[in-house]
Amino acid sequence: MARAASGTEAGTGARAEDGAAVAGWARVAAAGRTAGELAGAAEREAAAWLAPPAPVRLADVVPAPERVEPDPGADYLLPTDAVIRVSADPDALAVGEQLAALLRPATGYPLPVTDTAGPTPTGGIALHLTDDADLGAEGYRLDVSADGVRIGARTAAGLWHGVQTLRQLFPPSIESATPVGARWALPGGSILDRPRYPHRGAMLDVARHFFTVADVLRVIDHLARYKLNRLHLHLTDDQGWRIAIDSWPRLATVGAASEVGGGPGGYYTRADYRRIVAYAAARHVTVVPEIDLPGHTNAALVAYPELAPDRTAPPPYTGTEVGFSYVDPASERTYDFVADVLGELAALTGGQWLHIGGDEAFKVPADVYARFVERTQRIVAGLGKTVVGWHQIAPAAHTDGRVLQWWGTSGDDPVTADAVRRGASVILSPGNHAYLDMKYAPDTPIGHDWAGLIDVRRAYDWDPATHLTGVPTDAVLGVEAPLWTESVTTLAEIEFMLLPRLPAIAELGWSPRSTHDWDSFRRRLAGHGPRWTAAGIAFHHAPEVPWSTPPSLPAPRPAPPDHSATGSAQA
Ligand code: TNX
Repeated sequence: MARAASGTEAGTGARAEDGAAVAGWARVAAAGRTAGELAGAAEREAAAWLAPPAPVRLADVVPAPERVEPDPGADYLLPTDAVIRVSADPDALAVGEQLAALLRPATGYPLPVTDTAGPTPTGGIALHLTDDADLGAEGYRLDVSADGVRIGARTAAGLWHGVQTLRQLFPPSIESATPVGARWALPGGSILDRPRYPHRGAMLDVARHFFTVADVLRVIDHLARYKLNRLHLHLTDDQGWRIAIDSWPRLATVGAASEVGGGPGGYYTRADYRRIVAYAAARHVTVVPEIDLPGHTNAALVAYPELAPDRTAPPPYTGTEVGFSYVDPASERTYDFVADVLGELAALTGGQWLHIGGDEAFKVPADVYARFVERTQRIVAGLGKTVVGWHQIAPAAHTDGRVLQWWGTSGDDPVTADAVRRGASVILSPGNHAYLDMKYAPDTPIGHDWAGLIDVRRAYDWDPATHLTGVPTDAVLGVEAPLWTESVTTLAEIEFMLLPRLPAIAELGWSPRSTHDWDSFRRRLAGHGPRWTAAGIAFHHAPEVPWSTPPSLPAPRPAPPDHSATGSAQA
């Protein structure tokens, strides 16, 4: 195909279509340059003339954007001296710096960030705050032309999501941590994009197995890539208490020292937790902390036997059963504990939500349970936060804004539907579609199967808007993919369970239903394998995704002759 991508430097970026390259040449000649400069410019024009199109298509983005209008004549080649120009606003400038930090390692370009953004692209990448009401709180518009890239949004969050799209439009080797000699070409055209739902989340269980701050930060990076905006941290369970609480210090010093299988456990100090919250906030992700109550509390009872119904410390628990433990709902001390813990957590947490768990309190009678939940809901409201709970809290009385996280496996749940009629909103985490601790296939080495096997298609093929009978569309806040970690022990295992299913849930949360198409999704998803590989991210090579190595990746070098006895062939 006789089509070239673009000019090779900002300012000389003539499109090499038919007469366009000649026109570019004429512009250069007219500028009164030396013979050497003219020869150099001619060489670049010739290169542009012969250049292949950008290897990624504008429509290849995950989650699928609302509207994509490719312009194959308008590919853009990032020049070595590109500048990132940003509206003069601290949050927008922070996004500009983050974009530069994403692009510098692989390109090796300096990519300076300045705050002199003009209204039209004149080379390089421009990030603009605009007052375009259509874009909403998180939407953006992205335009790639032969002259440069422009992202417009009403908020820094919108610019951030636009940057995630832009990142996916570069060749996969943009994910490399070291310079790669690639052509950094972007496909021309425009994208207009807005999320379908305000809540797009993932949950990480750091209680069954403890994960370091560094692991959590990396998970936040994975969320942000796919435009998820909530990280729900399951901070406490029978096997361990993972957050330091000043007023109840033994929760951490005693309650954290165990995990499934008997490992050492661990906990986040207040400084650790603040670091997680700040790192997430800088990526436009809000942390939703969960203290699971009144059940799933064995670790708290080990630390403070006064909370146990029989005032006796149970042994630390390292198994995987559920439903046996609970704090005493008849003791006033329990409510001091709840108020102190939630009070400290509210002060540490920037976001609006506190998750109170509420699942599987099998030993607490239904009426006692409902009164406990109601009192805990009032404590949360008194802290100025919005309460979230697993859908088991549905029978309790309504309180302003309360949110139920539904994790059932059949779409028929009259108790949840009734709570919605009384005012609750719902986050959908159907166990048989969104539970990322389920195995992909019978031979998946880790994970559960109580909710069935969840391959990528099963994670993708459902509709949050119609999934729950009797729950109207406007009561659905969004989706969330929980990762329980009874069998997950390392970061690589977290990534193996998240990828490639997390992008499926992300697309359900972000993309308009009109874009929903399995064949399109799995083809777009396939392009992400090389990105994850370039970034050193583990993933499951799900057989239903047509993984490929795009031609833009450098061919692997032939291995040197192997003279060792064992002959490891690892790359
Ligand atoms: C159910 S889902 C649980 C968790 C387990 C999970 C394992 C929910 C609210 N409770 O305690 O870890 O199943 O899949």
